[in-house]
Amino acid sequence: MCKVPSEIVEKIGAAVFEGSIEEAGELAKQALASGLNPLDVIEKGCVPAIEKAGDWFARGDYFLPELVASAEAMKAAMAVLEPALREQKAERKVLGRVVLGTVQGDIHDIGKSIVGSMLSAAGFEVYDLGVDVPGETFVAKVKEVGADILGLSALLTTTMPRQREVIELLTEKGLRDKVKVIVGGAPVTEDWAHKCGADAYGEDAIRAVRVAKELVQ
Ligand code: B1M
Repeated sequence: MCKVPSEIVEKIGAAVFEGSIEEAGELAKQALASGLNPLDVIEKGCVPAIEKAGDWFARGDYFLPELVASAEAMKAAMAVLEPALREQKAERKVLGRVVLGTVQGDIHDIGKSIVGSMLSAAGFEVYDLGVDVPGETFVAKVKEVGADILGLSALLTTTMPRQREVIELLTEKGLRDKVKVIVGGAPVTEDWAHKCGADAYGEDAIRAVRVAKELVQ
């Protein structure tokens, strides 16, 4: 990567970390205008910055308003970068239908939305139900659209059990053998994916797309 674009990526990181909302959006526009790949900007600029804000929050050096400001700045950058990400359609034919959301009690949506955009770019039809989604809503949408895959995101250790509950609800409604389930989110592991009865674990957005493709093959 040449000097100027990497400077922009660094500046976006700083803007996200410092919670400079307008600047983050503006820099994201500049990054795209200078021909940078949106996924690189997200992964090398925005994600390390929001993770650093999370670390500072965990050790008490950032308070909640500062973490919220960082998240808002990240969302401002993502509002510019995500449409560009979705436009990078690698394949034209629809690979499958995915119902996606963050489980009930959890309002973290940044990672889940990246996963949705990447799945969309890869050729999946994505129904993103948003955050704090009750199990019944997931199940109803799976039924309504005849989903091939259900993606459940959880960012809190306290909301991970909701993933298992949604899978149990699918079984209760007789839909478990009709849809594959992928779980993901920062505290989620391969081991948890097995324990909660999911079909697959997506460590990050790229791997989520890879496993989604494998599951529909
Ligand atoms: Co929150 N938060 N937060 N937070 N937050 C964490 C998760 C935390 C680890 C921070 C910390 O203490 N270090 C901690 C959880 C601790 C725990 O559970 N053990 C925490 C806490 C405690 C909280 C609150 C309880 C704080 C409070 O109120 N006292 C509160 C909870 C609110 C709630 O949900 N009910 C809260 C609130 C918030 C904000 C609103 C301020 C904001 C969210 C804003 C938003 O999303 N709109 C926020 C943020 C930003 C974070 C951190 C800093 C960053 C999350 C993020 O966006 N990461 C986070 C710390 C961290 O993760 N390091 C933290 C970037 C994103 C690209 O990564 O989401 O991991 P991620 O997604 C990745 C992969 O995980 C994967 O792919 C994505 C892309 O690579 N992936 C999937 C995600 N979903 C997937 C689904 C898949 C497959 C892959 O298949 C379906």
